[in-house]
Amino acid sequence: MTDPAAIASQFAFPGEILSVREYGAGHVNSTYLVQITDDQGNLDFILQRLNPAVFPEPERIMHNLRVLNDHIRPKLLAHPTLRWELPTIIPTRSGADYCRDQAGALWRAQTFIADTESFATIISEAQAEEAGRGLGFFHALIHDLPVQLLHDTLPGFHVTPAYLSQYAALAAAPPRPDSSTAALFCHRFIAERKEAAEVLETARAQGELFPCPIHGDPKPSNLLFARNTGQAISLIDLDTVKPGLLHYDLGDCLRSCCNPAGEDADLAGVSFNLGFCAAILRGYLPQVAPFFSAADYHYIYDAVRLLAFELGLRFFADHLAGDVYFRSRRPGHNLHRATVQFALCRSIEAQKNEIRKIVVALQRP
Ligand code: ADP
Ligand code: GN1
Ligand code: MG
Repeated sequence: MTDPAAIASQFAFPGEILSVREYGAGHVNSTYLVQITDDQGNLDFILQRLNPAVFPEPERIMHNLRVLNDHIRPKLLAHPTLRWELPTIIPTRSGADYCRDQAGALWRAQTFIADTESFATIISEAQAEEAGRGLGFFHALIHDLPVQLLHDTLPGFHVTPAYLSQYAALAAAPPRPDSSTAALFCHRFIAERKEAAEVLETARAQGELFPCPIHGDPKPSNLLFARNTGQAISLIDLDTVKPGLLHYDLGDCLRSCCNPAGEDADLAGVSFNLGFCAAILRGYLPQVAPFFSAADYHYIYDAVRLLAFELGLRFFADHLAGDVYFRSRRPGHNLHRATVQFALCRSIEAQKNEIRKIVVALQRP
């Protein structure tokens, strides 16, 4: 295992390194907090090893970060009253955007967005509204970024039918067979909903929804809230900023933020919170209203249902594959995570009419 402190010393931090320690609770990359000191005092930075099993071409991510930065930074400078933060890449001592360890994995360093906090789960309607506003603000910032300037950093990401095919192959010949009650429940749950997996891709193929730049992973722990005001002021984890559908983001934001029990919950406690859903959409929709079409409103329910189903499918497929994608803390962790998402999906389905009513009430003509 590469020593993160040795890697940290290759970056041009503006001072002397005091400490390097593991940080955050992401499921994909390895994240470290680097504390440095100079004449002014101490300052924090983020150092990350991108997961090669997830991102086989991480240079694409670094390219997209540059494109994103070049697009957003001038807008923020032109409107200094808008509070939004974007991490800045710290170069290596030789001036590169990243370095590689002996195993070939890519490491990068970024500025730490200070005086903020992120949450594993959303705790109030006010916070839900801010989460929605933050995602909408980000979408509005990037909507005029020509999508062809962005590389596809993770092909197939959020293309549910592709995950279904991967699952089908694993279910036919699982490296790790499982006939537990929970696994049988997952197989049945997926079988009953296979047809619905096409909904967003069909809408895209029919020209109802259009590819545009997206974040890809707007769950609560990737949203930073200002400590003093509670305002959402940054979306981090920009590795999956790439071409996609707005509905991948909105569906993922709703499925993650409206599950206050969290992704590791006891099944009995899992339920989709309608109050949070209404609050997120109250925050989100005014930000995107200028470019949100009637079809965009129409597919909101389908998106939240699909993204919960899709994540359950991804967790379950990873369980069958032997836990090769999502970092897991114990055997069976990804299986449990899958059952939680399926319970959430069922709760979303049970509240379909209420969710559609919320959308209609907020829809602009
Ligand atoms: P992963 O892809 O593994 O989820 P993230 O990029 O989300 O990795 O980083 C993991 C955690 O580290 C985040 O949830 C957040 O708490 C923290 N973090 C990452 N980048 C920053 C940053 N620039 N400023 C502040 N906190 C950060
Ligand atoms: C992963 O990296 P992290 O923990 O922010 C995953 C998301 C899932 C999420 C579920 C690149 O996000 O797609 O929704 O776990 N990211 C990637 O918690 O696969
Ligand atoms: Mg993350």
